[in-house]
Amino acid sequence: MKLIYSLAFGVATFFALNCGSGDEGGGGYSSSSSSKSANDPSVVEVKVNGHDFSPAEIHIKANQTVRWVWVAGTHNVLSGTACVPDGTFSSGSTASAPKTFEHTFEKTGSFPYFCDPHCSIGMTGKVIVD
Ligand SMILES: [Cu+2]
Repeated sequence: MKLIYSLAFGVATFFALNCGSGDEGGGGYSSSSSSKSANDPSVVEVKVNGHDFSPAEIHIKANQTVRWVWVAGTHNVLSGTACVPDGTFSSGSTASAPKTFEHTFEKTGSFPYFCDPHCSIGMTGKVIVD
């Protein structure tokens, strides 16, 4: 009986060691695909959250597109400062998720914008085209 137990233990240890080295090899694969995405690099996303834009300020290059993606709440995106729209871009009347709005910035400059119903509580953002 003792011989059988020690044989079984030896076999189990052998497989356990093999599995261990296999896991280490597999671990190398997971780190390679984490940071890069398949998204179009010319489109930059801004999340339209409960009461803010995230990120609130972004830098892009001329001819890049900003895509606002509604996550939560009812909002819109209007260009302008001090809660006064300037008509450069507008997502129209307020809407809830799922909704997206895109605008391509062809000229360099600073383009502040806001959410009409939440501007007074600081739901503002800025696109800086370098
Ligand atoms: Cu809002």
